[in-house]
Amino acid sequence: MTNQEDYFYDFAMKLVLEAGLVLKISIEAKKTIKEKQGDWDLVTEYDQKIEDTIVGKLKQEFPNHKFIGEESTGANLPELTNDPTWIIDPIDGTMNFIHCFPHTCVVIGLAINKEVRIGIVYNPILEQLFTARKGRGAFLNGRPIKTSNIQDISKCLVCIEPGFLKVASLKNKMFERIQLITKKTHGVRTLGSAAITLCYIALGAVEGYHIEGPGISTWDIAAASLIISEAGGVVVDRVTGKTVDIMNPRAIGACNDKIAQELVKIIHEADRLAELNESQEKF
Ligand code: LIP
Repeated sequence: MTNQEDYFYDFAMKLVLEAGLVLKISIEAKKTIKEKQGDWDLVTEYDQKIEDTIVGKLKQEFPNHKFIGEESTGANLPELTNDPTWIIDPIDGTMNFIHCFPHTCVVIGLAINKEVRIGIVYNPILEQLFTARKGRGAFLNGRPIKTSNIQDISKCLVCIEPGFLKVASLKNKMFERIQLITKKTHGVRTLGSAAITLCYIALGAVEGYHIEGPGISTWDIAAASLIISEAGGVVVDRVTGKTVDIMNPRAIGACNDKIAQELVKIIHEADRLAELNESQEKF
């Protein structure tokens, strides 16, 4: 990491901590809640306010940099170029934020030459600050963290996102995926924040995670995928099993590649079952 990147990191850290304070103060406030794609995909005025503040300050400091943010970029994802690109989720876990469920966070990542170099995920409610810089390890509140070294899928705790059962095109597949993952692992959990869940893999608290669905995008996984890889884990594409494309996250996060590939297989099998059931229903 260059001195310049150290400066980027320090600047981003200041913004994350300031935004975290806003999130912490506002979690119990009355909020205006709007649905984006359905009642499983919500947004509040705080999402927009926090993103505007973060992007405004970054633009002022780094006028030549690019930006990808959940609220300003929306569905029209720009191409990721070699330019320094800040990737921001002002509130990841908005549903949790609305319900005062304490897994919600501010996320900032920075990609340079299409590679994530800086990742910061801050949950100010539980005072958990996850950080990573390329090649320098991953940290929780300044303490180094490592993924769990479990190699046996049946001993894994795996997180999933049942909210996507509400999406008609994914319903059957999600149902089979949840069922099969539950059968083949120690257990299943759901936290409702992609960034925090990926950081929990980095921490060694869970071994795997699968997320895919409408609205899930670069900002949900970019920063945390660096935190996982710096902690010894991986984030792979659930179709190819190769390193995930942060611009097209249909992701499996895992404590190591063996577990990631097991999860790839389970999801393939679940999807095959879902397709079989669908074709039988037609007759
Ligand atoms: C959320 C994800 C969460 C998923 C939600 C949503 P947001 O991001 O992190 O894991 O279940 O559908 O997309 O919208 O709170 O930033």
